[in-house]
Amino acid sequence: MNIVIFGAPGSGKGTQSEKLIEKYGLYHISTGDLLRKEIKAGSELGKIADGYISKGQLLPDSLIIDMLAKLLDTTPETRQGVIFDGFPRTIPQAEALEALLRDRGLELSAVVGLEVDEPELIDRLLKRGQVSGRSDDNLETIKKRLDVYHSQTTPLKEFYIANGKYKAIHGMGSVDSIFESITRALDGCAC
Ligand code: B4P
Repeated sequence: MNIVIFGAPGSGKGTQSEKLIEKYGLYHISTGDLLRKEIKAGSELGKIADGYISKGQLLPDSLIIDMLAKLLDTTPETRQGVIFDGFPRTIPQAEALEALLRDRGLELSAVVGLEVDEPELIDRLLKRGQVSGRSDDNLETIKKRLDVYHSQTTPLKEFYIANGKYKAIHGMGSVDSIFESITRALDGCAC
């Protein structure tokens, strides 16, 4: 099973990914986590990523796609099935993902779309900002991230509805009740 978990910043992608990994034994690929590791390590990619993330912008598609392709090729555990968290975020990234999987004889099973109201997103991210130390969890950058999400990432919803992979999940309420809705949607699909 190869799944994309999709939603706005603060929609619970990382939170629900942790539970999905445990239940389905998937390998977790979070592009946000990978980039934050690069920043911490002070690598060349990390320096570039820092500039984009602290402004609430997306990194260029080519950098993200190269990073993903290298990871898939050097991590045999990805063969057990992957949860892609925070990727794709643009239509070119979605097209690249289809090609990356196809070239390796794999296929995307489903896209879990976490749908959460905007005031709740802002509230969650501000709360996380009190403890995360993340350069992008402040009101000004959160608003920019939401703008970027609406302009660059929401078109993906139509893309995945059109190819029949999109599973809409009401992403408000307790973490456990949302997880139950996700597993019901996944267990009920032919994936
Ligand atoms: P990400 O790390 O993906 O950041 P995110 O969208 O905030 O999601 P995250 O998984 O961390 O948060 P979650 O919703 O789980 O990306 C950061 C930046 O990296 C991007 O802005 C971009 O610059 C760059 N980047 C990453 N991927 C890229 C790509 N593919 N292309 C280009 N650039 C890329 O959780 C948020 C908070 O809500 C948590 O505190 C959690 O505890 C809380 N929460 C979760 N569920 C809840 C619930 N049900 N009720 C209450 N609170 C809840």
